[in-house]
Amino acid sequence: MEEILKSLGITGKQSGVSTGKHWLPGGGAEITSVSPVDGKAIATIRGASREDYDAVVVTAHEAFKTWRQWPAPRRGEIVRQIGEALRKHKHDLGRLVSYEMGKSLQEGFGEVQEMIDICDFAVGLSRQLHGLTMHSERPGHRMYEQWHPLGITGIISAFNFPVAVWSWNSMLAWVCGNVCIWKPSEKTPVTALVCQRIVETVFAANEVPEGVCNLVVGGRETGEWLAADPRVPLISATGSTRMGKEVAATVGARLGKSILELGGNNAIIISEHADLDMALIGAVFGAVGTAGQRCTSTRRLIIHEKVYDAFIARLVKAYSQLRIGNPLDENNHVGPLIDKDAVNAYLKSIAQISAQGGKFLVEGGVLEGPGYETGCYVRPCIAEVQNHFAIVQHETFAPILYVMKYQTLKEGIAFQNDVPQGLSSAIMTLNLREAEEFLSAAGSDCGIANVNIGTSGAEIGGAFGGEKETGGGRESGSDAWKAYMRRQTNTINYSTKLPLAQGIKFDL
Ligand code: UN1
Repeated sequence: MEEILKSLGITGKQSGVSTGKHWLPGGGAEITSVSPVDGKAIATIRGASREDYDAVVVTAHEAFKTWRQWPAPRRGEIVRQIGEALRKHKHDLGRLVSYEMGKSLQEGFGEVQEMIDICDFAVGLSRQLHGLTMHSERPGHRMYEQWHPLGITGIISAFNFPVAVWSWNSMLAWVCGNVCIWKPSEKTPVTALVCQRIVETVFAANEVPEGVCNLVVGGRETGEWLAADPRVPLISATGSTRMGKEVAATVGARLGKSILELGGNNAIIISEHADLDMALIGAVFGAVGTAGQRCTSTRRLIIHEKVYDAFIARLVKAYSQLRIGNPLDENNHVGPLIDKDAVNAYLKSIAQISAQGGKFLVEGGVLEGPGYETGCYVRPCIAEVQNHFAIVQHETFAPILYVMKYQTLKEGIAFQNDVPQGLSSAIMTLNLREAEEFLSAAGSDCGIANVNIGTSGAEIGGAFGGEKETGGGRESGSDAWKAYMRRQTNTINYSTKLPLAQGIKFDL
């Protein structure tokens, strides 16, 4: 751990404000990153003051004027090199992600792998920023569309995927010709500093202008500066629905664009026709992986009454085998929650589940004793509930799994959809009719709908995001890149006349 920090010059107190070439003083509040794994301070970062922030925006704006004129495949070549650098750092960075955020080492490596994958994706994309060609209604005319970069992309990322979500946004934004200002979560600023240093090295070797890759560590206020800033045409924000509503209102008030990736309340329907072995792995990984702190974590299991008792028995047994502890130890399945606030939110939800009539099949609780000194390690729990309970309608970012019974698929789908959020969903079934019904217009209302796969662990090649209170944004694969660009329709007249559209006559 110390090695990567030392090799990238991150020791002691650090500025958290960079233009990609220069580190600004960092005159804002100091943030000390504390690992939930062992409670040790990793580093203290000086956040951005308003002056720092303004200086960054000015530099970014200048850089955009140059960067937008680099051919997209050349920008792609830079992103290719970032991917190479990340391959070299996969081990170190993956460990640091695990240590600073608390996810298992395997998941830390997986997160860096997602970064590498999106780099590869973005390189290909840099030669495929295609527009359409249309047929003009007028003779001697040609009509087509082009995609141009927007300018500064503000990226507000969350602690749970401290580096991957930034990379989905920034790699796409860069090949599209935008410059980026990244405000990472104040809970995971050290991994952000490391990413910034890695990118800076690649940018320096390629003479990328200062201001293409900017970092502004800071608290809520820094995010508000970005959201309110008319110099920042696009804000991509990942986090809670509460945060997203504020960002959307601020950005919307100035008619800026936003990509929002907010809360989920993801369910797996386990049909009477499911392969229960597969369903078990999907459900347990989805619910306890990253200690239930993924947007795509499985929060609800909607189980057919015919297989309910048998499946619950297996589920409870599987939970009894979970090893909770230091995530850097690969024998453990579940690491800590991010901090004490998260533990309190978990405990509060548990109290509400009981108060609202839920019945615990596996009890929760905070672990104590050797190895659990940080107070952030909690027991994944399972509660039998009714879908309409207020607490079930709410996303708690912790390993709490709700189970409920259904009789007809129609009813199962209704339960799945009957929550305010709409990110990820799944059905476990070997029955083609059921699978297709679940995927139809009358089926799942989520941005992600899977068959015989759990709700978490989406690949980067698809568009990632969801509906309703999840915010409607799409990031990562497919044609999500279009949200980072502006579309321009071009009509060219190569005739000797000026015919007007719609056949209008206008003679002078
Ligand atoms: C998130 O939790 O914000 O699908 C992102 C997954 C990961 C990304 C989750 N690829 O679980």
